[in-house]
Amino acid sequence: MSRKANKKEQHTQTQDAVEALSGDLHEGTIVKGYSGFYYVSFEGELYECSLRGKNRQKKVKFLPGDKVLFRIGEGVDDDTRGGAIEELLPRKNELVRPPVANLDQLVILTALADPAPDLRLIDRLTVFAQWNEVTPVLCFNKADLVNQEAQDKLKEIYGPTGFPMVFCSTVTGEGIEEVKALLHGKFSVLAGNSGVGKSSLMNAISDRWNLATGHVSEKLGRGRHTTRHVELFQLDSETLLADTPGFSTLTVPEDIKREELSRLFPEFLDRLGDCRFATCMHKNEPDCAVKHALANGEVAQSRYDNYLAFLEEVIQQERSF
Ligand SMILES: Nc1nc2c(ncn2[C@@H]2O[C@H](COP(=O)(O)OP(=O)(O)OP(=O)(O)O)[C@@H](O)[C@H]2O)c(=O)[nH]1
Ligand SMILES: [Mg+2]
Ligand SMILES: [Zn+2]
Repeated sequence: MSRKANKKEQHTQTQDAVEALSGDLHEGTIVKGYSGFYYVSFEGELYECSLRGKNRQKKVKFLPGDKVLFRIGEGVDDDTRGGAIEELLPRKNELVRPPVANLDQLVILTALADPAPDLRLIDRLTVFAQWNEVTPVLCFNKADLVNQEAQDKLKEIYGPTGFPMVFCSTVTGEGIEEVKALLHGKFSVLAGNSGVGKSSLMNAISDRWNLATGHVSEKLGRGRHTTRHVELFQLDSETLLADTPGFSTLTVPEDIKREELSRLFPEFLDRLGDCRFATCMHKNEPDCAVKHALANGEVAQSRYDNYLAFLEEVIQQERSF
């Protein structure tokens, strides 16, 4: 290390020591990282925080959703409060894409029409969510465009999974309160194909977005956002939501093994012990309890077909290692 760098390091350490003396530690949540700063939400306010020296040195990577201990510092300007992040708290989970931590739910938004539901994508996302210990929530939008029959068909397919399910329309407002209730107190990511109504849904519930977050978005030029930045929005102090693109090219998780896949289909779970072979992949084996359930209409054909498609992908991935 050069003398100059050393000096700089000393200076930083002294500064840190001074900072450490002032102010209490608070537990906040990172809602966004942006050009070296992290925006920490705490009791309904947002703080523009720098990292303390030791965190910079350790090259700790902080993610939106991370819980941190921080100290409130001087104001950055008239309407921005400053702070310093002291410590990263343990994570419940961590996703690579989108890069977030401590996610509770993946809200899979699907349009009932225009575009038509993509059941393969829904099932792929439910596998992805459960593999990461995140609850999938099925949200069907544009209910104004279809009749009851179309909704009933989806209830029949997904009822047996036990996943939380809601039907809504951002045009008529139907089901929007139910969506809010599902989001309440949780950190959710919104996923779904282009045109299903992700932005419309955000807007339908946005009259209660935390103003501080809106302020930062404005300041950073939200219109110029690229998909590389994940930003969390706050419905209230405990409710976080992120609208993030980049799910459409998703493949089956790489580290998943073929015998683990069926456990990610909840309606298969109770039956797995009843297959004749303990190693049953529920494909061509005789006396398969999953195929029995399929024949009885207790497992939907589309769910079973998608299971087989993913099984094929998992086997291909196993071979390529
Ligand atoms: N009929 C009807 N149209 C809707 C509804 N919700 C959204 N739309 C329309 O669907 C189109 C797409 O909605 P967006 O909210 O932009 O969809 P998005 O998921 O954000 O799309 P991307 O940003 O491209 O990923 C718009 O023309 C909306 O007006 C709904 O509940 N009913
Ligand atoms: Mg959008
Ligand atoms: Zn079987």
